[in-house]
Amino acid sequence: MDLINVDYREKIPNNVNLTEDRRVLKALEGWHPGYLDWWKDMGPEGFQEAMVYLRTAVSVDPKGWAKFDYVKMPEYRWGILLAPQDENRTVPFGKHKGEPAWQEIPGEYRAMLRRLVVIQGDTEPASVEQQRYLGKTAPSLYDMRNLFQVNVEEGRHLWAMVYLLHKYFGRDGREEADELLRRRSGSTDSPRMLGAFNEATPDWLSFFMFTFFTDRDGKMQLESLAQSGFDPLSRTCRFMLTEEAHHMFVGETGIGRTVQRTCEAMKKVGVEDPHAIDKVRALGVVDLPTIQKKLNLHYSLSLDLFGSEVSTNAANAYNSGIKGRFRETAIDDDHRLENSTYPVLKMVGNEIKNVDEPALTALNMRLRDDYTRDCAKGIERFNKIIERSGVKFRLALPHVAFHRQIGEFKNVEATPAGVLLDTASWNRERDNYLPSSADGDFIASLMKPVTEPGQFASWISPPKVGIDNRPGDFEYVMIAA
Ligand code: BYC
Ligand code: FE
Ligand code: FE
Repeated sequence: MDLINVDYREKIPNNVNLTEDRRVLKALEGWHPGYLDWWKDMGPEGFQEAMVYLRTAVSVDPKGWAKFDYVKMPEYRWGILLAPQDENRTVPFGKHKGEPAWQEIPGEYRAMLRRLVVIQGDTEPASVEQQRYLGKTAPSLYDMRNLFQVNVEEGRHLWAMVYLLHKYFGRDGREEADELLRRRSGSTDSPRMLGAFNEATPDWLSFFMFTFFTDRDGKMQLESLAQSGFDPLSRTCRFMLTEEAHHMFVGETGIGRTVQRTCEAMKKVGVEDPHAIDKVRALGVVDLPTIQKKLNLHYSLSLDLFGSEVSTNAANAYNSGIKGRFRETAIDDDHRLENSTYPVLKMVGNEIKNVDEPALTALNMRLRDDYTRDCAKGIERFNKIIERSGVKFRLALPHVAFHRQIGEFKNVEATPAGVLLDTASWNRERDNYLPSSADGDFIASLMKPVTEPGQFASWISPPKVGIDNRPGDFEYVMIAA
């Protein structure tokens, strides 16, 4: 079989020649029923029987890898897809730079690699769990389909990490794969591993913010693992990134369409002041200051996913050739970083200051800076939408010290502008910076499901084009009676 196209005659579609890898095939077949049970229990609630117009990967060739068709989600063909192997690939950074990329795990890096694969794997099912009730309040069939597409692909990302665990980590890999199905987002006894993946995703604006900000952390982390000297991890992540692009499209267009609807509604009746919250809300749209608060929340939660600004874990992972920088191979330097520094924002006494740190320990900070730049471009596209409508308002990313639970700023309170506050002032101001329970109630009141093909809820504009170029009234989900 060729390793570009995916074999769909197999029970587990794949391009890694599983039929000839009996041990791993048996292990995955043993894991499969538990995965399906997990999907039925924790996947999209109420829509397991619906026919959903989904794309399935049929090849890993970036040109035309997908086919679209109606499927019931539990029958989705989750598979194992790796980008093609480059025989000449070498370790691109760290102390092994220039050595042939590893096809097996070097013994001394086994524990480190396992930890990274498990953390990555844990986030994928977590996001499905967080989003499981959203189908019931979808603003349109188009949006519902996009949600389910994201969900099945996050399920496939779990498969991707589980394949690595079974193939390369022996017995403890099997145990970790089982644990990935056991932990639950938000559980007190066995929560998911990273903070943001235990938060609720209560409404569709949160979902769009999550796919904009948190899936974008996924993109950055996958980009840095795609640089890995451990070639199977690199190849897996490279294919995952092609799927990730759609998740960020869902987030960006979702927020953009929400912003657009708000501005159009304001202009139509002549509400000029974006801060006239009651007047704006009476139009059945989300006021821009509340959108800013949602953005403050999701950006700050996602910044925590980068770990501490100064981290020896990050230095070790880089030095060992396990986890690189964003676009490592395009950077013009020695790719070892033993003698360079990087500026890190830190608390120095009572002030937030830039301090030069050894570049190796500052790698989390560097990746986070790359992430912030990527986010900022999206925010500017939202501002263009607002500007074109004639409404006077700008969205902005809050300061990195704002509302943090991990790293340098976890013990301080700062405003979105980065001004430090005492606890009493923070408590007084909090609801101006982050969504209040009243804001949540208002948003919840807008979340009325719309299931008529081509129709959209009051608070969101229709998309410019359909998925797979389908017409506006296309029935993206056939909901079972
Ligand atoms: N929550 O040295 P430090 C995605 C722990 S999203 C809880 O700074 P490091 C997706 C840390 O584990 C991408 N604990 O950490 C998106 C460590 O604990 P131990 C997921 C945290 O290792 C949407 C201690 O604090 N992939 O794919 O430099 C939908 C010291 O920390 C947190 C990855 O994250 C936290 N936020 O950096 C679906 C890639 N942060 O070991 C999917 C793999 C830190 O001392 N992970 N801690 O007990 C990594 O690369 C790194 O482990 C991290 C942390 C960037 C997460
Ligand atoms: Fe993912
Ligand atoms: Fe994603």
